Amino acid sequence: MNKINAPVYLEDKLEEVQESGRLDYRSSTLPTWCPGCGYFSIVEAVGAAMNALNIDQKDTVVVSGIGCASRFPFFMNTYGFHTLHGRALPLATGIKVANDELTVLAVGGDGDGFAIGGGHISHAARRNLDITYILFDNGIYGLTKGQTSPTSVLGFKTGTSPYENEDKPLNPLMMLLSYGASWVGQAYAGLPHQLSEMIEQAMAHRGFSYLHVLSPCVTFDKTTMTYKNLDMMVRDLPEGHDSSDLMAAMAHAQSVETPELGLYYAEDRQTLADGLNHTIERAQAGG
Ligand SMILES: Cc1ncc(C[n+]2csc(CCOP(=O)(O)OP(=O)(O)O)c2C)c(N)n1
Ligand code: SF4
Ligand SMILES: [Mg+2]
Repeated sequence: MNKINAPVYLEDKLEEVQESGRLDYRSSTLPTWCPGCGYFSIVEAVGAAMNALNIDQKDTVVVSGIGCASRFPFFMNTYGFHTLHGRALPLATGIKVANDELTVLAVGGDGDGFAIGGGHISHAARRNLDITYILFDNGIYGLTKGQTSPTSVLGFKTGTSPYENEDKPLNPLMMLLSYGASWVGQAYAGLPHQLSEMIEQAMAHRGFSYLHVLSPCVTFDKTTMTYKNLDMMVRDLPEGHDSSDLMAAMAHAQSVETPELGLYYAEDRQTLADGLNHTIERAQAGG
């Protein structure tokens, strides 16, 4: 039978989703995002990834700052912390240092992570804090109705930024690679299967895993990071890309016009907790 043309019945789909177990990771609060927002894919993909990894909700904390993206913990059936604007990573650091057994997932938008919170990423990355940070990049401040953000492209016009954006955008992947993040990847909300597979890999990594997710703000960006444009722009990293090669990862991170999806870089090295434990052992030994 030609599967592409086979009808898809809602009841069958619903049954499949209900039986998959991934809904166990979702709270009873339905997302308040605008219909069509890329964030719906991300919450679905996080549930699917956590289900695939068999992560226990009671040992998981989802931490966020402020913004549409940062409403995320409300929609997860885990412990959650909706903190101050830009402060997800300091909170995540405290939680993980207090209890290294916990799975900690930090989430937030481009404004939260790279504007007000921009000073924190470098330290979480270089110290190799063992958490996953998913950055929802829509190139705009969605919650506050469409101001430009540090990842807005040159010339971007919005309702609250009616003159063209004159500021050069940041290159988050280059930043994270040079800060020393031990796992760096990129995904797109419009490709949900790959997104969930990347989240699974990021959460399975021991150390600071940074996943950059391109995600359209359908309400306040009608011209730039739309599904139509991103569908045409994104492509996979070449098959032969060596994710242990930092220089190769940095070279691919330059492809901002045609963002490349997949795992840029991964390395296995001492985490923040390993270093703290080492210091404790030395202090206890009196050396
Ligand atoms: C200290 C402080 N400054 C400013 C704000 C206003 N504010 C709330 S969310 C936000 C930006 C959100 O943008 P982003 O992080 O990209 O998230 P999005 O809404 O796009 O998901 C700003 C400036 C605030 N809540 N607190
Ligand atoms: S304003 Fe934009 S980012 Fe916020 S929920 Fe709506 S579409 Fe999503
Ligand atoms: Mg944003």
